[in-house]
Amino acid sequence: ELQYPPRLNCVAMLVDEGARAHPERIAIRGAQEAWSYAQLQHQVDRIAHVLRGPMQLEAGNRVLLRGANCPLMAACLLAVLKAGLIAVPTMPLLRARELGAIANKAQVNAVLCAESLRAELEAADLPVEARAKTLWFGGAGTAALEALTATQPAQFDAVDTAADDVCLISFTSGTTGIPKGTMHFHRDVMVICDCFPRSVLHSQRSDIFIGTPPLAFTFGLGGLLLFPLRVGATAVLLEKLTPETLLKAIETYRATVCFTAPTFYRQMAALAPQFDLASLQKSVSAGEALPLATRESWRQATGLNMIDGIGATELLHIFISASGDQIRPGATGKPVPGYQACILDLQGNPVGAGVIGRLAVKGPTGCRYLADERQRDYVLNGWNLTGDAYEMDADGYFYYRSRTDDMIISAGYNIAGPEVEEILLRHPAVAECCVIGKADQERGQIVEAHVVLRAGHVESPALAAQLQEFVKEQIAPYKYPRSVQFLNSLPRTETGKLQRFKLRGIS
Ligand code: 3SK
Repeated sequence: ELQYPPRLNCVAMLVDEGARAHPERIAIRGAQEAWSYAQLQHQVDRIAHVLRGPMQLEAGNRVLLRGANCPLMAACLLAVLKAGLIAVPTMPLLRARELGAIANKAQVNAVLCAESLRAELEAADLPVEARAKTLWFGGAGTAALEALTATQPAQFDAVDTAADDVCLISFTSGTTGIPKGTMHFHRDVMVICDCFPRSVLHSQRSDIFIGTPPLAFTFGLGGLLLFPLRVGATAVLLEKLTPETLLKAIETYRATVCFTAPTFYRQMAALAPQFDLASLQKSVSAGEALPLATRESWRQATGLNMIDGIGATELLHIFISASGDQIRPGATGKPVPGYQACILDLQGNPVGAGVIGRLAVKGPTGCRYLADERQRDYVLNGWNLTGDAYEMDADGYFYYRSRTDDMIISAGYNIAGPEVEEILLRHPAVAECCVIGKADQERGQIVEAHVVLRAGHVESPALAAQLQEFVKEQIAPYKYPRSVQFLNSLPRTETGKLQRFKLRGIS
């Protein structure tokens, strides 16, 4: 049972307690710097003074944050929360139009933006107050934020917020439709630190966390910043990582825990033998379904059994997962202690083991959309409907089947695109693929595969036919892709999620 005091500022628990208990331990490493817990606290406190002093922000004001993963971006985010304000982090790759939509929807009062991401922010339509209260950080010279922080006191008392005051508005990455803002409390931040990392990851003070998801994605915010701080561990925050540079960074920083998406693991598996990865103990995959072939190639390359998980921006972090000898390949896992999950039919009734239906989750975090009617679709009788089609087995393990809106219905057959993808990924010519339903007069929909080939393979009708045969040989023949399209890359969101709706529009 998770118990928190009614008055709670999560940064006081995550940073101030760490600075008191182990001031000299390294809290955050970046490409150029390493900050101890005491140094992190000072950075956070100076920025908090700037926010409440020169920027004249008041408790409950909203601050849009924009920056790649680095220590200063983390300090800005923590300072906003410590100062009793609400953080609205945005993905680094967002364009002016998307930034404007978020800034206006969240009615932000101020902006902290990295110099490197200045152009799109300047082009965005911001609320007038936010435009006037925009500070830049991390430039080559002395950027405005650093100039202001230099003269501030190094000690700021955390604002006495309630445990259920909103501290974070996180926007969904939007695989479809208009972005939705999800609101989270100070208590929710502590909850996610005390659920998955304790029960599944078993994180410890000696851990060194590394990975790719942006801090603006709650997968990254938890895995690469909040979880390490909660246990007094070290967070390595690096930007612009590729599969190769992430492997190099694991070797250099002697990282013990890695957070990234399946596509990254798949590419890293091929390169892993060139690096010394002996320090790595745990690899967490989320953000997208983990194909068995990827789990297997990573295990062969590193000896590590990946910790798969499913989370949602609405629920803040991972709620189904498994580790160690609890892992059942092919299954995502079981509800993380504290959460409950079940499978519902279209009428909202629970279905038994072995039946595919809508995944429903209940727990200490849950969906609170900011001014959005879609709240009614997401929460049903206290259950969060994540939009995923899942199946539970008799032992209570949950198996991902597809997004509920991605189910392909062809000639009366229900076909889950990821199942076909799983097979195609086993073919030596296939680097990446995405399977969607394409409208078809005769069959309603047909299965269409969009395939990115590995280097050294060339697209041809013969190869397309070979891939079709390959699928037919391994799963029910009605699931084979009647159409195969070759692409140079797949459209993905910045968090690595496939944008299936884009593929639906291009063939
Ligand atoms: O997309 C996910 O699976 C996820 C995982 C962890 C935290 C947040 C999200 C959205």
